[in-house]
Amino acid sequence: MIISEKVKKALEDKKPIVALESTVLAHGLPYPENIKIFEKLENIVYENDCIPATIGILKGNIKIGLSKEEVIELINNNPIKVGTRELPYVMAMNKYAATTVSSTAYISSIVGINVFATGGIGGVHRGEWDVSQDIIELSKTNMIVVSSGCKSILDIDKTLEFLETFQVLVLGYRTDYFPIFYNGLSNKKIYRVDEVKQIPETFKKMREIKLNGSILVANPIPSNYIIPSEDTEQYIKIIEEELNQKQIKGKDVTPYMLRRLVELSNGKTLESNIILLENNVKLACEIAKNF
Ligand code: PSU
Ligand code: MN
Repeated sequence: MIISEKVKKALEDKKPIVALESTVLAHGLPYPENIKIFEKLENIVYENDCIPATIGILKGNIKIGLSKEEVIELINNNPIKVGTRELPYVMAMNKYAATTVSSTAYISSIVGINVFATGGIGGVHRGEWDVSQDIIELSKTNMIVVSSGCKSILDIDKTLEFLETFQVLVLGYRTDYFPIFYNGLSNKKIYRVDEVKQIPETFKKMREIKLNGSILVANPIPSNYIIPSEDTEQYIKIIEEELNQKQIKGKDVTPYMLRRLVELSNGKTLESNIILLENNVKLACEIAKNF
C-alpha cells in the first residue's frame, strides 16, 4: 500500500483529510469529463483547507492520494471495478483497479481517514437479486460517508431497509427525508441533523460504546439541479430493457445505467451528478474540520 507524501504528512500532522473513490471517475463518469471532475473535486478540498485522498489500485498497489497523472494512467488501463472482496485478488494479480464505496471506505479506515465523499452509494437493485457490497462494508467499517443518498436506479425502499438491517445509521443533513441522487427527496423519513458538528459528535459516540460501522450522511442535491423522477424513470425503463437484451449483469449494471442516462438525458444527469459530487465534497470538508 502506497500513501502519497501529501496524505502521509496530513496524517502525521492530523490535518483534515477527505477520501474520494476512483470508480465514480473510471466507471461512473464519461471521459474526458472524469479527469476534469477529479481536478475540480481535489481543488474544492484544498480550497476548504483539507487534503484530498483519491484511492485506486495501480499494478496491484493500493495508492492513497492519486495524482492527476496516476488517475489518467488508471483510467487508460481499463481498470476493474473492485469492492472490498476483490482487493486481495487485484493486488496479487498486479492489476489496475478502481475502488468503489466499499473498498474506498475500507482502505481509508485502515490508515486513519474517517471522512469520505461520493455521489451515491450502491444498494439494493430493482428486479433480479443484486445487493451492493457497499452496505455490508458500511456496517463494519468506521467511516463517515457523505452521499446524496443512493442512485435513483435502485430500489429505494429496499435499500433503506437493508441499511437498517445492517445497522448503518443514516443521517439527513438538513433534511427529514432520504435523498434519491438527482431526483431530489424521497418520502422516506430519516434522522435529521442541522449542525455539521453533530455528525462527528455522533461518530465519536459510536466509538465510545464500541459500535463499529459507518454513518451515511445523506446530503440532498441543490434544488435547482433536481431532475424530475418522471424523466429518469422513463429512461430507466428503456435501459432496463437494454440490460435484459444484452444480458448485462452484476457489477456492469451500474456503469452501464449511468452512461446511458447521460446519453438519454442529453447530459442533464451528468451535470446534476457533478453538482451533487461537488456539494458532497464541500460538506465532507466541513465534517473533517469539525473533528
Ligand atoms: N455513485 C455514482 N457513480 C458511481 C457509483 C456511485 O454517482 O459510479 C459507484 C460507486 O463506486 C459505488 C458503486 O460504490 O457504484 C456501486 O456499484 P455496485 O452497485 O455494483 O455495488
Ligand atoms: Mn451488484
